Amino acid sequence: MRNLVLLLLVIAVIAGACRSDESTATTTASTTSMPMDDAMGDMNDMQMNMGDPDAVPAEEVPGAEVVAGTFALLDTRPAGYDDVAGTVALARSAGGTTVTIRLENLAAGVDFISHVHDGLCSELGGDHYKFDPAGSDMPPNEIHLAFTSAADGTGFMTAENAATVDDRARSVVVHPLDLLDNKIACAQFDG
Ligand SMILES: [Cu+2]
Repeated sequence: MRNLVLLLLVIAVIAGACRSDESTATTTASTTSMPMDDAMGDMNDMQMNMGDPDAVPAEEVPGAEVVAGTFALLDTRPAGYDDVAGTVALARSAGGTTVTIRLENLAAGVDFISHVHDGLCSELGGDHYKFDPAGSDMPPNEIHLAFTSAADGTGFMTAENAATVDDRARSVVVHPLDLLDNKIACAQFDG
């Protein structure tokens, strides 16, 4: 799944190139040496939000309607994830949607990705939730949370989206980034 990271970097570079085209020609040549911070800034500009650990967690979003879920293990999980536990909270507010996940008993130092899904956990979460059902597989049309487990086996991430999910957003599923089909656990929203 390094392809995903590569794709994001390519998108960021393209975004930088577009911006350069709109300004003076003298800046165009510098695109390939664009510092990483600028690339990340461009991704934020595009709302290609895969999570920000420093964002306000869903439970603390002012004036939000918050629903919560508890992760349950799925039979599709790879070996080594039998003790994974955790929670998810989803906040709907005037600012859009915030999703925060908290996990424990993960293998340390592993890359994971979670998505908001449109199915029940008994359906393995179904498909990814899309704001526009005919639209992109990537944020901001979907809500993705990318994170790496800490040394103590915990995983934590918050993702924000400017749009507000509707009732089709029913669950959150955690995947190992390198074994995307091996869904580890699913949490279903309570309302
Ligand atoms: Cu998923």
